[in-house]
Amino acid sequence: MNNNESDASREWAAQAYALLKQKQELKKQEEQLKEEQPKEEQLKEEQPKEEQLKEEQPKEEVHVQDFSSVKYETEAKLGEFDDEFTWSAMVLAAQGKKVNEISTDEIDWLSKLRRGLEETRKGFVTELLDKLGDDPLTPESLDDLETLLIRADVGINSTDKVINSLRRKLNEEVLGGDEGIKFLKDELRVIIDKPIKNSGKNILVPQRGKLNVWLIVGVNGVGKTTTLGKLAYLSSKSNYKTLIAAGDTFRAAAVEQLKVWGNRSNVDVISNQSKNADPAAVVFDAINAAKKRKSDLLLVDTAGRLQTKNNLMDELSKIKKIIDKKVPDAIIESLLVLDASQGQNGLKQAKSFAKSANLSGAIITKLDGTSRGGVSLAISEEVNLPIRFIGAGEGIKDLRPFNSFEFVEALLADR
Ligand SMILES: Nc1nc2c(ncn2[C@@H]2O[C@H](COP(=O)(O)OP(=O)(O)OP(=O)(O)O)[C@@H](O)[C@H]2O)c(=O)[nH]1
Ligand SMILES: [Mg+2]
Repeated sequence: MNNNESDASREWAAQAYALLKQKQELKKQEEQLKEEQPKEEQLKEEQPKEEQLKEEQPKEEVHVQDFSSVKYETEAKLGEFDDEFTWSAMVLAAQGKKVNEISTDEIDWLSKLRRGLEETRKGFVTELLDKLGDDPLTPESLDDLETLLIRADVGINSTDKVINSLRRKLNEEVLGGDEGIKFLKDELRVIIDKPIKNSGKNILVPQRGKLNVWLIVGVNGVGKTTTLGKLAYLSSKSNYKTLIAAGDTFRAAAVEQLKVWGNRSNVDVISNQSKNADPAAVVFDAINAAKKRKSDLLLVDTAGRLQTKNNLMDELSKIKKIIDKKVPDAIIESLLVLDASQGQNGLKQAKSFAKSANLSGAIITKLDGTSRGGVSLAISEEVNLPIRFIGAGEGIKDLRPFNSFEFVEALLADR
């Protein structure tokens, strides 16, 4: 971004802030008015409105939407007009959003993502920028960049790719600091986007008219159950009929933990409380329930660890067999949850799961406060898995569909 462009974007951010502030003030006034009005008058006013609404609503099926445009009941509060707001607004503007289309929820999420990746950035971008300054890139600065990328857990293959592309580019032309960063961002995006493009689906949402079953898998403690809870919320708030199967029958508290999440998003949990219940049997019951209720999405929690005689992978394939048998036309997604803070260890887990579990995507969690966010690139490049969602916090709204543009901008946010 040159100076003129960035001035224009700042102006845009200021306009967006003013609009959001105005909306918030209006909402406050409306609420105040409602409080001051006597109850009977409110009722009189509301009734005709309700009838009008009923007439206005389309008669056909409920409109289902893409998870990234989900509208939550309570919107995030508008904070200060600060650097974080400006950066988030600029990222939205760069993706073609109109000034009156942005929401405080989107700003909130992007600010969280940027804050979350701060540790990764500190050990990488900040140092890189110090080394580069505003001078043109040199072969020596590429050596520094190579070390920094590897240290940020980007992985050897991805690092080689990026450095080789930069080297080729440097042979053709002189690259200033800013241009170098821009080129680097583009290269990182190409790596992350490749498995997403190969999968033929830019974003993952349940397919209409079918039962979609998403198996949430991964080693213990990475955030499977939490992620499933956040997904249930995203999905039900996006008008998909959602159901949860408590397939982790190993850990005693797992069902209770799921029920708490189910309550928060108004999604039922199918479980079997008996000791050592068979996970495949729980899935069997859940599929029956999902068929009866015409659910769009069944989210299946699985154990990260099993009783010694049972192999985790055998258990997963048993679950898949049951689904295939009972609903042959179900769309099954096996999503591997990876804890970003585990860095290269997470990469190892992904490789071993990918070998035997027939995975279709990855979900990266705990991107808040880790210095190893770069591992997302290694997962894309070395395991060839499309990243579908990312989690940056323990709250119900702290999971969003993966957007490579936003991720790379947040990773290199200092410039
Ligand atoms: N900071 C942070 N914490 C997270 C995130 N996702 C999950 N956690 C926390 O990680 C811990 C483990 O989460 P669980 O969802 O229970 O993990 P699990 O994979 O289901 O664990 P097992 O069922 O024991 O295998 C909990 O304390 C969660 O609150 C995240 O994105 N950010
Ligand atoms: Mg769990």
